[in-house]
Amino acid sequence: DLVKPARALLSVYDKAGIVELGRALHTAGAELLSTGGTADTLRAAGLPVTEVADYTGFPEMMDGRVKTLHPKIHGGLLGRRDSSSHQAAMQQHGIGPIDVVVVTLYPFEATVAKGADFDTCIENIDIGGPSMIRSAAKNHAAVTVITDPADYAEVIAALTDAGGTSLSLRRTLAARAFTRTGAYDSGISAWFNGQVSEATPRQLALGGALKQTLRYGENPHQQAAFYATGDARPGVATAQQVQGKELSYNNINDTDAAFELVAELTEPGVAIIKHANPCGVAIAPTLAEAYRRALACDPVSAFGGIIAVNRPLDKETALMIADLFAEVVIAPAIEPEATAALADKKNLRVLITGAMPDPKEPGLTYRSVAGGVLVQSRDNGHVGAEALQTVTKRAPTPAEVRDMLLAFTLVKHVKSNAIVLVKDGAAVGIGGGQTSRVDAAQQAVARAAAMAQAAGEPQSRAIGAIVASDAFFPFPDGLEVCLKAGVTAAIQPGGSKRDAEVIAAADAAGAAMVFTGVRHFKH
Ligand code: 93A
Repeated sequence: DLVKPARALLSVYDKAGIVELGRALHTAGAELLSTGGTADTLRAAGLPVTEVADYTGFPEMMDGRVKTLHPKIHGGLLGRRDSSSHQAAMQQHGIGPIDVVVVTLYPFEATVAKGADFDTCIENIDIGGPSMIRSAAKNHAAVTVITDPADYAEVIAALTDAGGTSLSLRRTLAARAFTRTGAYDSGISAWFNGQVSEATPRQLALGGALKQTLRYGENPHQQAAFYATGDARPGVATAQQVQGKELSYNNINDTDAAFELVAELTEPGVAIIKHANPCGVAIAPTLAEAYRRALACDPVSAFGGIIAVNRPLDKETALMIADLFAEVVIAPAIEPEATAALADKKNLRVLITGAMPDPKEPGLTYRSVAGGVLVQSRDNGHVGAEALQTVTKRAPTPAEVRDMLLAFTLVKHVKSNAIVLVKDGAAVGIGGGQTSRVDAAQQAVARAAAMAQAAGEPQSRAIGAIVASDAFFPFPDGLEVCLKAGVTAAIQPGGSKRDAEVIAAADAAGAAMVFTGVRHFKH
């Protein structure tokens, strides 16, 4: 199954290493065909090259849009070597076999990442390259296809040792080739759908470009990698890491959760995340104050946490962060004094996104299940003061409304069932990931009491707080847990068959309660 190459076509955008590969192919006895720029590079290195244009008898035309799209190229790649009718067709039309294709594609992904304009991105969609890659990969029984300079050494070794490639190497390379064209097209699809309309779950743009292979997955015995879908949304996938160790799988997941949360806060805000759930969130007139209050929510859980801020990271906040053992800090920008304040924390990963994502922007989220992928539009639901419907005798005060809106934003980012207590712009009790809403309420209330006690405060932080629930209270019991602890107002979607009983419980305690009509499950 060894194929010794008699003819090779090299057409690479990325010219790194191409001379070495071209020389190995030449030494192995292959005639070198090549497109304009690649041919120049090979010729400059002293290798004999035939231009594809001379080979096909057609010039490169239309600014290079049509270079290799010719039956003499694709017939030479696709013709079965074991089929007499294919061989006859090749002979009749003067098509010679091509045994090796080396292509690196136009840099579409990098062009989008650079923020290039629409026309430039379009011009960087490679058509001829993927076509050759796919033709060659389909006919890997006879053809060697190389799509990544990282694979050159393996092929050079095969040429040097055996004078050609084995079927098993050609198969491996063909699988990589389809992975490359698949990822390339996914990137185009993700970008293009973002240009024309709101993305819909029908436009499954999985795959993306490999950004990073990860040391391991959620646990050390799991393999993992991070793929960028080409979506330009500011966040962990597009951020620049300016300091610290390599990000882990869990870091990336938690950092995303943290940054998406603070993106929802209009005032200076901080979120501290552990295991993808917030353990502290606050808004305040300054970032430093927001950090202090976010940390106060649960300083025990915050140890080893991930911190997101929604304003440029300043020195005062950075100095406090440096005092905590944190894994990651993500910010839209960082002031030079803040960079200096964190510089000693060699392991702390610092990510800068350049901007905040728009929480109302449409988009897609994915999750795998056995044998399938679930796709949905991202939860960009937003509840403003105007949407609140008061259902109790007492209407909420403006201060309560402000905390209600913050709390309802937070429950969206806590695993269901989620109950969040907020007081004066800061979370004071978070209960999440519970199978019963009563348990979530008890957890939030217990946290508010325990953290107040640990901080030497005279009373539970639940007293005078407001409570948000990510879905309706199906019975009064969950709300009653909060009211008994001193909560004075509640925000929840409403819509339970027993709403009347839940409203009566609030009224009995003199509490104000509003319905949002919007649910924020997160599983
Ligand atoms: O514009 S294309 O889509 N049309 C083609 O026919 C074609 N053939 C090769 N782009 C095409 N290519 C690409 O040109 C290759 O994928 C490679 O990225 C690049 C190499 O061009 P040059 O050798 O002139 O630098």
